Amino acid sequence: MIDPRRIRLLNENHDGQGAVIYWMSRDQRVRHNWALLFARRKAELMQEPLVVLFTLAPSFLHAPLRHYGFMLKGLQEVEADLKALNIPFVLLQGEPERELPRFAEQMRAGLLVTDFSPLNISGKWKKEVAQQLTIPLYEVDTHNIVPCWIASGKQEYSARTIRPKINALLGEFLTDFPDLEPLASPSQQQPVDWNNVYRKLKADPDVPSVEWLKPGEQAAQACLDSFLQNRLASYAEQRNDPNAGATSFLSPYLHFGHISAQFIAIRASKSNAPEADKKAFLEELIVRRELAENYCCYNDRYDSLEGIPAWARESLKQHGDDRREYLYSAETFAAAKTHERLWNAAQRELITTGVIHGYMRMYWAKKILEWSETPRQAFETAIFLNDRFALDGREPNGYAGIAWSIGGLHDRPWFDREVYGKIRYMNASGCARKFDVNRYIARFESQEGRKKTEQQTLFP
Ligand code: FO1
Repeated sequence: MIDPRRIRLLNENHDGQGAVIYWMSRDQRVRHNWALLFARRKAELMQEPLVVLFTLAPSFLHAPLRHYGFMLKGLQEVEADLKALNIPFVLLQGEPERELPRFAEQMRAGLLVTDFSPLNISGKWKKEVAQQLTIPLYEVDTHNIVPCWIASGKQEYSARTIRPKINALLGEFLTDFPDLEPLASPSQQQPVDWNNVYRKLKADPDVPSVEWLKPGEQAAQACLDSFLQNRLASYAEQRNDPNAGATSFLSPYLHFGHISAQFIAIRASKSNAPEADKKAFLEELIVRRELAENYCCYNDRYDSLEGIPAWARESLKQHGDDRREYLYSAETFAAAKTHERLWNAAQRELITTGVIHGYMRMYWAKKILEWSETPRQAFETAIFLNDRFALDGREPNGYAGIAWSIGGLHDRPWFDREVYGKIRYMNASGCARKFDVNRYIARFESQEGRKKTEQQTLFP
């Protein structure tokens, strides 16, 4: 049924009599959700009611309207899908560490289940909730295929060191999901007053929602189908060509948990795309993603310069006084107003579409290092911009990607050079050897170029 290694108890309390609450946070979906399946099973065994709860924090790491819009529409779909299964859904607005214990008390809950996230904010919420409760708080890793704490008990050096540990366990964890049984009788739960939720929401409207990617489980499924049919078969050689539209576009859905990585891996493995393409995609989806989870789980400085390897910190410090040929503030970067058209185009891709191609995100971050006063300021600027504009911001992949680009995380030392020290160097002419940079610039520099891009991106 559910592998017990996916579950860990966050306090010492024993199951009590009373309702089972699934505190949904990271994995905002009904299908293929081990935390929900576990909570359903507990409710069955204990013959107790089951309720799914989402706590909407007043602000979440400065997320703007772009992210809240995407997330709340996805949650409306969760509410409807749960209703069809007679499972009540409750949304509470406020600080989770206050709202949750109060709700558990009110519900006379017998136990609490939540889903795993390696981020500090999530760990803080859970620690404070676990301490206040007299009932158990179970955490279930339903974001990863091999549970994060099973794949490795420490921070790994690189993909090379974590890959064998994950591959050795894939056979046991890359399994199909059991069905989620409905509850016997329709719930009396009042529907969420979504207008009121939107009214009380304080999210920066200056980063508007994106129109080209629809939120929610159904749209995520359609996006997966489209990827498997149209883009997986060219993935291996085209994944580093930002003009090819060869990426899965699944990262925003993975960030909000609208789709399960395990489900994607099962479907991709079964597809009839060439082995090389499947291998390249699964390496990104499983090994690279779980390496990022591992980094955030075992290094709580994942979002700062302190998180990068010592050799890189030392090397950047040695070059701290090197002359910077160009210097830009976070505002100038945010406005895509540097001297380099390719970098500006990458920033415009981020602003207008809410996603940035993986290869371009590396180049984009490295130039922020090169054109910032200090590496620390570069790190902060890259995270600020990624979290503000990228729909898959505030995600381990983003933090690890920026730490790789600016701080050599999961990479090795290269030849020493100005400003970068031993951090791997990238530049526009390197990009030009890989893809048609003028086409990329044209897509994002001009107004009409952007319109075409949005259309083309959805159905290439
Ligand atoms: N998760 C929540 O449980 N409550 C929130 O209010 C919330 C807001 C939010 C805004 C932007 C965003 O990118 C993610 C957000 N999340 C929220 C999801 C969050 O990623 C996960 O819940 C984990 O806590 C961290 O991975």
